[in-house]
Amino acid sequence: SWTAAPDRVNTQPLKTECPEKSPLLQGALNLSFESSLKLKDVEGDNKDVNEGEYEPSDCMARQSIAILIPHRNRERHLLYLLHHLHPFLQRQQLHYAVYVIQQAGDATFNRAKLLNVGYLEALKDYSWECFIFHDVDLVPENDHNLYMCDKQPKHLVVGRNATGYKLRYKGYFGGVTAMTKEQFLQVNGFSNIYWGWGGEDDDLRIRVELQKMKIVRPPAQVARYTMVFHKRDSGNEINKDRMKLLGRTPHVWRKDGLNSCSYKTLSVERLPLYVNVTVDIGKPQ
Ligand code: UD2
Ligand code: MN
Repeated sequence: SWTAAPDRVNTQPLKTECPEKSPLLQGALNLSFESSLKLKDVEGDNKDVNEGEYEPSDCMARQSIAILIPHRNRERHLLYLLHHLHPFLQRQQLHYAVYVIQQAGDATFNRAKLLNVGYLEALKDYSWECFIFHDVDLVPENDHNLYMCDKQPKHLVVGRNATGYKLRYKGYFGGVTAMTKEQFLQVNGFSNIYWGWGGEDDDLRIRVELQKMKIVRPPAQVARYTMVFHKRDSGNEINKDRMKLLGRTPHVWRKDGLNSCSYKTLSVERLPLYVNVTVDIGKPQ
């Protein structure tokens, strides 16, 4: 019998999976925060990033990751983060895209709701398997801190400069966290009702614990960050209700979260280094 020869004309050679440990990792990094840095410089340094997205050319990435950054009026911090994060993620040989979720208007800030919006909007582009919820002002200091998801929700900030590189308290789940698409769906995402500073990260931890999931962390010597110095933003005052809200989480998580996140997308701009989603998330009731 006749067997057709495989037609390899005009097809790319099949990529094999990237190695378990990327050969490009450097370990502890020298971070720089130059006030002269410009967006154009960072764009020029990252020509392989296309509309915020990148994938390795010579191997098939092990995970596809959406980085979600809640943002309003922190342009300098965003620039420093993009400058460090793109090369960092490329050394980890990941397929990834960066989304900046921009809160429109000047009502009280709501980090958690912006991150819910980021999850929902990013999934319209691609079926990302892993989501990294990332403060704009935290720059990772060591590229062995892998931006990938695990079998359990992962907290990536064990330590940072301002707190002596120690875990702030047991159960602390703020700053940068990684959850798979399914893990985040299982906890119904973040709560939408934390307006202003604080509590929303503890609320997510409670949701995770209610599902009998267990937070994992990388070793302290790699899970290190520099937080760019800042004061409390206006429009993000301490949320005085946060303790009361945290007490209610076990009763309300099923109906307050991804499944009740209402918002109006004002624009989606596909810029060279990130997708900029500007959203009206309303204001406190
Ligand atoms: C801590 C947590 C943070 C969050 C917050 C309480 C760490 C390292 N981080 O951050 O994850 O739980 O407490 O809500 O523990 N933002 C803007 N514009 C604003 C206000 C906030 O872009 O006007 C964004 C930005 O991404 C920022 C994040 O929200 O990094 C958290 O706000 P923060 O940096 O003022 O709060 P911080 O450092 O106490
Ligand atoms: Mn901060």
